[in-house]
Amino acid sequence: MLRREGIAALLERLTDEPVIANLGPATFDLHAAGDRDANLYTWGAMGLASSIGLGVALAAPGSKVFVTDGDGSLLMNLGSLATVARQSPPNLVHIVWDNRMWYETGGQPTHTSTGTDLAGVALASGIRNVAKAATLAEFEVALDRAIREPGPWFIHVDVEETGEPRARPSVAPEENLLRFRRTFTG
Ligand SMILES: Cc1ncc(C[n+]2csc(CCOP(=O)(O)OP(=O)(O)O)c2C)c(N)n1
Ligand SMILES: [Mg+2]
Repeated sequence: MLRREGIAALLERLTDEPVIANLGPATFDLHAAGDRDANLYTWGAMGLASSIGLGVALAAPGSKVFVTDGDGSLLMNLGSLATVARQSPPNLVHIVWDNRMWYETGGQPTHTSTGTDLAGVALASGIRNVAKAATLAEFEVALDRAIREPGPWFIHVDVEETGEPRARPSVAPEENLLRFRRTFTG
């Protein structure tokens, strides 16, 4: 499946819930699927989407909070999974699009291409709700459970790349952050 299909399925199900996107394709595909105040595009903050999402989930306990991450980025911040497990915010849904490469910088193969199992790491870190998806239908089943049932959730998704060109978000990072904050602080 494609990341953009998964992101479209996610946005179809949301109203004003926060979505924190990894830099690169996760950000570009989220912006293309629907720019919204509750989207946070993390630009250069590689690896930090899940840490930012954890903070937002703790600060906004009344809303589900979604992180759309990349395999290469999460590999830079694996400790975040243990911290998520320790804090266990029931409202956090951490989705990882695993294309087995650092696509944004040229497609160099990541550790998942040689067997590192991110869902296994999440489970061993103590995150109780871990799902794996390789098709859009499987992803939608996992996502619907994660929306319905308390988490934290970790959803690992195998995705393919097509090489299609992607547009950058038009909103400046500073404005993005301000409007994102306003969606849950008023
Ligand atoms: C600290 C840091 N190191 C390296 C980069 C360069 N960089 C930007 S995107 C990216 C690849 C991200 O890989 P992944 O999270 O798997 O996302 P994908 O591009 O595959 O969607 C890299 C290495 C960066 N922005 N910050
Ligand atoms: Mg990747």
